[in-house]
Amino acid sequence: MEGENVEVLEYDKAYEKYMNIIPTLEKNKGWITEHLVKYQGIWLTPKGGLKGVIMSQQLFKSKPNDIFLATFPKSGTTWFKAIIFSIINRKLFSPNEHPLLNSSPHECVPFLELLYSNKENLNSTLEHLQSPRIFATHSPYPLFSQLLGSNLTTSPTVKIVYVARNPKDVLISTWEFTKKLRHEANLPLISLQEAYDMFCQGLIHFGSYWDHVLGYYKASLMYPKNVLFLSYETMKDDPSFWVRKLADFLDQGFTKEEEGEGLVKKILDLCSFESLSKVGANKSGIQRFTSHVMVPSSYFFRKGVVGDWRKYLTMEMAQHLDEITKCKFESSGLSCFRSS
Ligand code: PAP
Repeated sequence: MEGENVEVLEYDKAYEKYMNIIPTLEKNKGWITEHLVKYQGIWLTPKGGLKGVIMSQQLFKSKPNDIFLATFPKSGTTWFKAIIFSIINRKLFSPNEHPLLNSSPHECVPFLELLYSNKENLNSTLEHLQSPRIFATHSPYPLFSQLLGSNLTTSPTVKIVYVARNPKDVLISTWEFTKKLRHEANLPLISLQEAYDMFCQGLIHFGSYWDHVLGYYKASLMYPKNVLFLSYETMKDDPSFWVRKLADFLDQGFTKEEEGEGLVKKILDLCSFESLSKVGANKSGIQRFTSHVMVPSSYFFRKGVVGDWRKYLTMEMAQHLDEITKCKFESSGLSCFRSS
């Protein structure tokens, strides 16, 4: 489509900026990759995260009705990609021919950072996206908001859905995911104690976790029409209520006829952990993260429950994480995760 394609020269210029920045950045130990680098105060993987952030900051052209799903990694991205995609495209597909029955939610909704770090697929992916376009991002709000050019008051119809998950489950989900990838990359495994220490220090890709959640929470208070703040736990608790809220927020509220057909339940069933984890593409497909890192789709489906951290963390670890969370969130009024 005219005006959407990224020219080769434009891409190469942005890539040069990325290459020039890398050697100037502070480095530390990584989870998925050997190292993380610090860019504008955020820890990022050098090839996927940093490259994607710098490339998208320079090349992404926002459209007025774009929808963004923003998450800290392992907070429910796969699930919410499926839900948002199903809400938005519900008139296009019959229940038996739905793309989510044959492809991963990650193929239906691209990650901005991965899309822009991958020159080969960029234009073809952009060309195939239906309007309204749906993107996912792990970028913290201060980095992400740079993509929109200015602040949200100048993009009144852009919608951002932020999903937060309790930090203890995020830690365990990330640690389990990381273990598999490090094993495949022949990197030494990180012990749970070490992962816990790094998490508490904010040393994690796209971290710190707490700054990430707070950034979007504050944006949701400032721009309530543009930013909806949800949590994995509340969606688990009352999915029908929150899917309706989400659809209303996206200006795609369910009609009486759709309610009568039980569409909310159909969408929730299609996107449930039980259904998606049985889809062939999610059992045996592969997601390409960077030119070097390929991730089996099945790694995005582990348990999908609230409170699995109880099987891993000592009481002291859990209490300390709760204290950090209370301390970081208290003054903002953010009160979720007290009982998770
Ligand atoms: P990402 O941010 O790296 O894309 P993301 O999808 O947020 O990953 O995290 C995967 C987590 O969501 C896993 O949690 P667990 O490790 O605690 O089990 C995964 O099981 C869970 N998940 C994936 N799909 C669903 C779903 N349909 N419903 C609920 N949870 C899900």
